[in-house]
Amino acid sequence: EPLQTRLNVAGMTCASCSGRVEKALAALPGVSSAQVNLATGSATVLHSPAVTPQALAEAVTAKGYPTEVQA
Ligand code: 9UX
Repeated sequence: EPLQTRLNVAGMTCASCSGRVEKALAALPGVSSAQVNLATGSATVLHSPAVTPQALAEAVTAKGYPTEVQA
């Protein structure tokens, strides 16, 4: 059963940015769906329990968009 994680993503200023973040998330093993909202600076991810929310945040941060798991 997939888990849903919401992320706060900083630094996205255009649609290419949000596309980049979406692609980075979708490329991670165990991620089944990634939707990024440019306007709110957030992402909603469906993923396997084998993937931790923190690992998702770190993967996006590594792409240059400082990201935290939403409280
Ligand atoms: Mo356009 Mo988004 O250069 O970084 S891709 S602002």
